[in-house]
Amino acid sequence: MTDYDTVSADVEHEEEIPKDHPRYQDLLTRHRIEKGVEKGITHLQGMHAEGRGSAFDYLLGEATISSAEEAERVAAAHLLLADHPVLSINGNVAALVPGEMVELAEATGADLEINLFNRTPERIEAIADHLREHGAEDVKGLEADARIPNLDHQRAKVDEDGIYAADVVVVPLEDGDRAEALNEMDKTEIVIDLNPLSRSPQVADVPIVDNIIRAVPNMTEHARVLADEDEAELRSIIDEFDREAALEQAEDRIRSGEL
Ligand code: PTJ
Repeated sequence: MTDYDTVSADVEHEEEIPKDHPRYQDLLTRHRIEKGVEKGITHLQGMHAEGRGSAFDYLLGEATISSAEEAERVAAAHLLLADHPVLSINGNVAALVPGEMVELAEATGADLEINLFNRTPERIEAIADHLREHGAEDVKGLEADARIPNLDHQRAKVDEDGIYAADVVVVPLEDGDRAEALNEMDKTEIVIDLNPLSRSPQVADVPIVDNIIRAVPNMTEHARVLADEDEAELRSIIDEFDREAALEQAEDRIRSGEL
């Protein structure tokens, strides 16, 4: 039997967390956020965001529910059909799934763009370096030579040849008005957020109510499977998706506690 009391709260390397621990994913997530803060990637507020997400994930059974799995497939279809897909990266995303985001970008031909609420040159540089260490060749968001209209905070700062010009944008882990503003720019929005009532999934074309740690590898796998499908097939996958039903299923699961 594993003595879980030996899992220290401040493990140095994530390999020290036993994979058979009943709360493995939660420990891993917390560990990555903690390291992200230490490296100057994740803002302290990112810890609050993580705590919120963790509570919703607990109520979802820390598993990908069927509506999220479907949304992840639909998201992959959108990304494959897009002319200019972009994956938005904040401090939590960079800490939790840097290599996984690089793989998703490669599988779908998407760009990676850093976009921060608490934007500082130091954090932008640290996140860009971190993504490059995980295999990213081109990282956008450093120029910030365009602005999302009707948004008066740092998240409005985007690259003209990145999010500004994108037709499909993946927006993970932010509850905010940027999602609404991007919607007004007529972009197709894919949101990853464990809280189905958060504003971002509420306005998303494709709300994915799942932990980003599970969602991104799933999206990549779907993209690889769908890569050879023709446009008509990808369109029919998208057309069959019911965003309201996906949000409802997630909320029902959380409220009912039926796992
Ligand atoms: O790095 P910055 O400066 O851009 O700041 C980023 C944070 C995350 C601090 C900022 O965007 C923020 O404060 O976000 P919120 O308003 O707390 O929203 C984060 C949302 O992500 C919440 O609805 C959480 O439930 C959700 N969330 C947190 N962790 C995860 C998650 N969703 C999916 N997977 C997670 N691991």
